[in-house]
Amino acid sequence: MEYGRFIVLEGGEGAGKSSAMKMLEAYLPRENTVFTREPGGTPLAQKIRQMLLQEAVEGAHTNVIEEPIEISPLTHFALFWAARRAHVEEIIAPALKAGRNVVCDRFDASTWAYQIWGQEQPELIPLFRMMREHFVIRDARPYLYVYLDVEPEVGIARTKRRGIENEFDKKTIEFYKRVQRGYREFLGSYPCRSIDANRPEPEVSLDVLEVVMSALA
Ligand code: Z5A
Repeated sequence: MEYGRFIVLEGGEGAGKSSAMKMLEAYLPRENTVFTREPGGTPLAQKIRQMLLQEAVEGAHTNVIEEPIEISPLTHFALFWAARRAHVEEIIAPALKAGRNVVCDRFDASTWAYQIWGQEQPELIPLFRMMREHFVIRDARPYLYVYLDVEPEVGIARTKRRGIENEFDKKTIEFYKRVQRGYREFLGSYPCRSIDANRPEPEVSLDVLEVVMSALA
């Protein structure tokens, strides 16, 4: 059987990936497409997500206010890869092998952009390459990255209007400018379609739909 194709949506804060994912889910055939996201996608990866983002847990019945946990950049890096390995092993690789296409909201380019550039950890580059080539990507090589390129000021203004915060939403504009530089550098080396995400939501989502449909045709 022919392998499915693996499409990854990437972008900084408020780029519109979730909105584009909704449009893709509405228009792509569900029987041969898996929609997923990182960090998350499996029960283990979802637990790691909660630790990493320190988001409010939906449906939690507790009045205990927990102090945010300090997580070092190296621990962040390791936890994102641990969650990714579970995701690849349990969801992405089996789907591709069965001939289904996979569309994922964030993948390894996020680790490059946020941990190496955003958190300024260039010494992790050799470890990143090793994880990418030998540990994860050998089973789940992205066919195409679709990068929603938004100016940090524009993206942050959007998420502030939305009002929900996780640990990454509290970062500075300089952090997101580094993230943008990191994305542009990383995606220059891999198959990528870049979309101007500073435009109105329907235009951005429609462009993503068009690019993804032609990649899967
Ligand atoms: N992270 C990491 O550090 N390392 C890794 O390896 C991985 C992830 C995999 C995941 O957070 C965080 O984990 C992320 C990076 C880090 N942190 N940040 N930032 P998440 O999954 O909770 O969130 P996200 O992926 O970043 O989602 P986001 O900030 O919401 O971005 P988005 O999905 O691209 O945006 P959206 O939800 O579609 O839109 C945000 C709001 O803007 C919403 O109210 C929309 O209605 C509005 N919007 C969207 N597009 C437009 C346009 N074009 N015009 C006007 N308004 C718009």
